[in-house]
Amino acid sequence: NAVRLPYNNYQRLAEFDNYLEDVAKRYPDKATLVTAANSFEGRPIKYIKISSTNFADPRKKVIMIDGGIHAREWISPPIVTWAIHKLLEDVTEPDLLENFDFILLPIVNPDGYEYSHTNNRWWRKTRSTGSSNLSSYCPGVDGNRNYDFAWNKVGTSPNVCADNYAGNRAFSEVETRVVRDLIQEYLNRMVMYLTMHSYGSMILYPWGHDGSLSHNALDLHAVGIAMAEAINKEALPIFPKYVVGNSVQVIGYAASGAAEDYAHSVGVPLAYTFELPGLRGGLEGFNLPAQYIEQVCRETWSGIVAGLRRISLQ
Ligand code: 0X9
Ligand code: ZN
Repeated sequence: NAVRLPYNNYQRLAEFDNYLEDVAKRYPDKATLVTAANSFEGRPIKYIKISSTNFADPRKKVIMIDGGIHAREWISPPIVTWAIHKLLEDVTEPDLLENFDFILLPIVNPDGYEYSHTNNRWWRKTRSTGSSNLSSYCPGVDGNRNYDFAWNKVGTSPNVCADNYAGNRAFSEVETRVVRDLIQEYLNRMVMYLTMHSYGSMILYPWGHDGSLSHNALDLHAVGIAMAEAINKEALPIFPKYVVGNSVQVIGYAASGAAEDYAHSVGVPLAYTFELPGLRGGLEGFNLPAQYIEQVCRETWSGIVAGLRRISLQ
């Protein structure tokens, strides 16, 4: 009687937490559940470490995937739990754990995620207060503007009420500090960092603050294309085709202080933002009909596997 996380409906935080607790208990040899910190409102921020060698083999490369930093992007967290499911419960690629160790953090921003279920479906930010006198009636910081790379330079707002408010300093948010600390802890072995967002069917890579290409752009593009091709092959005809490229060039705006830029700037060679599919425009794009959750999980996992296979060859 294992806890199963349904993929035919969006789930509340408690369901995700239950699943993580249960799956980690069922696979104690490979999985470790960690509460990294409590969110601003006191909810545990949980991640699962998966390794067949207890993270002790220095030859293994570390892959980190996070989701749910933007509260309303509900398709993001199930992508990360699906990866957990495929690495532990329904293993169709047993070789992955021979080459890689995984850090999987489904919901970076649990306060915002819950708020988007209980109060405001379109909530994006964290729920912190205290960054200025005004923040008590306009809580929250855009987590994806809060990282310490070109912090608050472009695509951000000084207005605490704005959806792209960067916070009063880099890493003002405990939620982004959790991601920072995980990247730093495994930096010497971390070859890929993926952060799951929606929507737009895009695979974005640095630099997203100015549209320039990094020293590793050729690799970033090649692995990005491998992931997108695998997804496009498996996607439904009604889904938009994935586009791969530099963040600014593909999404059409520059924004600094974002996670994939930060990860790349500190040395993660392959750092990407996934914009998962939406089927309608405007805010309705965040409401991918629940009947497609499992399909998007399956195709995205195929993309991730294709990317990992390419890395294994290198
Ligand atoms: O603006 C964002 O934070 C991301 N798009 S979203 O619609 N999910 O909010 C895109 C981030 C792209 N990366 C960088 N600008 N570095
Ligand atoms: Zn987002």
